[in-house]
This record gives sequence, structure tokens and C-alpha cells, in this order.
Amino acid sequence: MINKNSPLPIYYQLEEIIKEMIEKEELKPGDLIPSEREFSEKYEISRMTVRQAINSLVNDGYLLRKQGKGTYVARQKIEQTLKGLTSFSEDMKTRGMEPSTKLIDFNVIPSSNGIATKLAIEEGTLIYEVKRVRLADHIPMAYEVSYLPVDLVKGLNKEIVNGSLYEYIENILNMKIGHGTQVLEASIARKTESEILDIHEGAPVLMIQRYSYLEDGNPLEVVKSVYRADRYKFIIDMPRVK
Ligand code: 16G
Repeated sequence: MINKNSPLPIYYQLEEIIKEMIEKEELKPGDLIPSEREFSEKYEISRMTVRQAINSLVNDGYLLRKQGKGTYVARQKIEQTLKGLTSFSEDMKTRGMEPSTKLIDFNVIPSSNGIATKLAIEEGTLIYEVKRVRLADHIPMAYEVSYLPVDLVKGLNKEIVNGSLYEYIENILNMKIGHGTQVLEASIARKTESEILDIHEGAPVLMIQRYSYLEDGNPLEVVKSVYRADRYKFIIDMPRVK
């Protein structure tokens, strides 16, 4: 219920009410939400306020406006907890979704200075450059470009990267992946990324740079991923530190 004496703005309270309805699945993805008039009559608030709440939920990706049709509940974002180093395939399977990959490009190239430094190899040493679209239940989620030293990850090929890279490294090559560092930044989709991810050019994306290392400390991969911000959110668990 809306509390008009609360210091919280009314539009914000309505946003929370609608989010809760989505969480409790009283409103499901694809459902048409009640009209502005219905909300305004039910909660005895102005239509302007209702519009403000709905606009904000559209901007945040909870709702989707379809021209001339109304406002619908959007597919809810995938939540990824940033706690341990996991692979895309593992992440999707844990959620009961089917991971798949569309290989865009697979090359062996001499490394540039920047990548060589990150991989602790000499500039010009051969590296794999793997460009993949990662999908969950057939929906593109991320575009990923990975660089790995050829000498380290023996026998990598197109078929393997069509499945799980980490599974190959750990179960076939029997190497142990130790830890990773990840940098997360906000960005917007450029033309190629928007085409690959099936979003508008300029749509918000989350850009992630991951460096991962084997247990012995050797750098394993440098990966740049572009995630759809309308489908993904990252959750960070933070133990209190002083
Ligand atoms: C994730 C990792 C990526 C890794 C891949 C392996 C991020 C940002 N990136 O997508 O670094 O190469 O998983 O997944 O999380 P795979 O084993 O399914 O190929």
C-alpha cells in the first residue's frame, strides 16, 4: 500500500509495489500491466505519478513499452553473483538454462604488446583469438573475445570453443584454473555489438574484462565480454571489512 505520509516519494513506492508483484509472479514476463488509470484509481494517486513510476521501471528494464499496445512485464534479468570464478556454461546450467555458443571467429595471431604483457609472454608470441556469442536458452547474452597462449592451451580448435572452454582446460588438459580478476564498466553497444546481441546501437551494456590464472599463477586468458544490460545484473556479496 502507498503511504502518503512517508518520506519516500509516491512514485518510488509504486515502483516497489510493481517490482514486488513481478517478484511474486503476480505479474509474469509477457503480461500486460494494469493501465495508468487503474493504478491511479486503486492507489488514489495522480496519473502523472503512475507514469513516473512506470517510466522509471521501463528505463530499468523491468517493463517494456510496445508502441500502441501498452506496457508489458519484461523478461527479468539474469543475476550473477560475483563470488567465485565460474564459466559461462556453468553459470547458465546452475540456473537451469541451456548454454550455447555461436562462434564468430577463431584465429591464431601474434600477440600485441598489451595482451602479451597481461599474458606474461613476449610480444609476437602466438595466441588464440576467439570471438564468441554466448547464448542462454537461445537468447544472445554476451559477446566475448578471448585471448589465450597457444603454447599453454594445447590443441584448442573451433569445435572445442563451440562448447565449454573451461571444461576442455580442466577435464581434457587437466590444468587447474586458480583465480581471476574482473573489471566491470558501463558502456553502450557499438554497431557490430548491437547486431550480434540483437539490441539497438547505443543500448546500455556491461563491459567486463577478465584476467584468469592457473593455480600455479600463470596467466591463462584475457577476455573482453560485452553483456546485455537489459538481461544481466551482477550481484556482489560483501563481507564487512574495517
Ligand atoms: C565466462 C568468462 C570467460 C570464460 C568463459 C568460459 C566472464 C566475464 N567471462 O564467460 O572469461 O572464458 O566463461 O566459459 O565471466 P565456457 O567454459 O562456457 O567456454
